[in-house]
Amino acid sequence: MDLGQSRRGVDMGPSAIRYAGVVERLEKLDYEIHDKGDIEIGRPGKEEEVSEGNLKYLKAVSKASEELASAVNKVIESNSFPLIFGGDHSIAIGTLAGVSKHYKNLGVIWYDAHGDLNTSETSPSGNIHGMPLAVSIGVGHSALTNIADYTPKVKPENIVIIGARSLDEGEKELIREKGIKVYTMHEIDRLGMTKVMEESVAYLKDKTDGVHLSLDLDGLDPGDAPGVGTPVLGGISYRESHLAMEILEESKLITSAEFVEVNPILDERNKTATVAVALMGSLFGEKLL
Ligand code: EXY
Ligand code: MN
Ligand code: MN
Repeated sequence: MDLGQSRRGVDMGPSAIRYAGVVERLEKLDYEIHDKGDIEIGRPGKEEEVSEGNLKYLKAVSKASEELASAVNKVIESNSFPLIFGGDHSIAIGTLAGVSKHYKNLGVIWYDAHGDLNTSETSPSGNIHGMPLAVSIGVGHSALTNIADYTPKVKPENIVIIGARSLDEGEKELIREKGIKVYTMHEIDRLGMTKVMEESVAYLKDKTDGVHLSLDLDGLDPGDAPGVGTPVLGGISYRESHLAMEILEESKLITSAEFVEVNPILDERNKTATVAVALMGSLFGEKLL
């Protein structure tokens, strides 16, 4: 999927992640992997680009979200762990629609430079990849909030955003209004990643019955993850990200995950996909010794 933003190429993210050896890496950790392949997203014509009120490719994103929701739902029904690759971050709309009906109180860790909390009214771009978290708390166009016929998917108090450093004014307002917990880069610098992750785990542990990790590679510093469409300087380092994944693995909290925004066209020798796969290694229990 690359229709949630304006730079082509991010639809090839899943191929890049496979090429970087994700299946082999996880099989080494004794997981049985079933690669379900890609969900094919057609390419709508130029005339469909702006469908309704500042929402680019609304119909196409909505349709893709329904398909992904149903695919993710099937994975969970077969008692497997859903691990989803993007694609731009608009895919989280479908992922969360498929995941959250299996939980009374789903938690979400949103690892991202951005809040992804815009609506058609607050978005500076009209790009739906800047909106999936708002959509998931039920704020936004009904063609997005009602995927799989229910809304909201997540309660604001069950969300932790980590790595934020580029928030639009409307997003800041929504964060305050809904009381969403955010660790910006300031808190990561100040407290250190260990404390940030320990606090996040403690915050979610008792009030949730499952936690979804939505990891946008632009949460990392562009020096470590250059292959993303909306890079923001001053991000989380590669080592801090491993630490974060290791703490999540130890917590045994994570019940589904997605890795998004890998754009091989903007990348350097598949570095960003390789980083994504390495982080999945830590998330699923790889140890250095
Ligand atoms: N906040 C900006 C917008 O809504 O257009 C940029 C959003 C980028 C969203 C990405 C991938 O996390
Ligand atoms: Mn994002
Ligand atoms: Mn982002």
